[in-house]
Amino acid sequence: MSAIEFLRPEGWLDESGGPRYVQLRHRLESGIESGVMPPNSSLPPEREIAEITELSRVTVRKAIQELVREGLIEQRQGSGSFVRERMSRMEQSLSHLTSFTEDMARRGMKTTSRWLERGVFLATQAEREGLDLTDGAEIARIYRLREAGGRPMALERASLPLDILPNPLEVTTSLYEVLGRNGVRPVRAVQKISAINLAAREADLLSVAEGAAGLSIERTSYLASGRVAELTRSLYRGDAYDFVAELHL
Ligand code: 16G
Repeated sequence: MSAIEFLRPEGWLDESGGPRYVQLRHRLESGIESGVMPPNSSLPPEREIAEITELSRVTVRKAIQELVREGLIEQRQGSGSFVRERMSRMEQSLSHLTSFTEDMARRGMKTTSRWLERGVFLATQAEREGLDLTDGAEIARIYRLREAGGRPMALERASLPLDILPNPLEVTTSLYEVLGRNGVRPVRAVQKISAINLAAREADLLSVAEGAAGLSIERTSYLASGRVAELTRSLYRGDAYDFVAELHL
């Protein structure tokens, strides 16, 4: 059955059934739950929904806005409304210094990366300060969209001193695996986590709506000698992750 057939008003729209936008919202919710409108499918345009249900466009818009707020539907600029893919949230421990690849492997998921930048660059001021480098220093920088089980999870930009990672092209899957092989895997890290709203470009790469909630995590990691080995900023989809810390007295 097509979405528009499913929305024919016979059988669900009822004069005495309460506010009409609420009835339409429930109908759309059941269409999403039953799979008539599967994840990533587009919703029929407002105009068509209004025609078939004989409801006003204002009523249709109100029902859709509520589903957007609930996170069931997302609006993509210029291309309409889509059923959102629902993520099962993941828990990540805040007490173990693990890599993304290891975290996902533990859940039986394969990781892939889309490379956005990978090479040797002149360090920015923030990188020089964070990595304790002098003016004019070069660094290895890798910027990637990290996917697990084919789904975008995080955007991650890592900067490392060149003597820690002389050849960034060596990193094809796991950065920590390469560092481990070269005897420079960090042993300690400090993370700062903040809530953000994802800007248009980042939201687009992560397949969420502009302004969607995200988590920004800055990790500074250290070698046993105390030297800074890595400065990484990760932007996680807010709907994908729970970070869990264990506390002891
Ligand atoms: C994690 C780390 C990141 C590290 C990466 C290495 C957080 C917030 N960040 O994503 O700092 O660079 O793992 O992963 O956990 P890889 O070895 O799979 O490339």
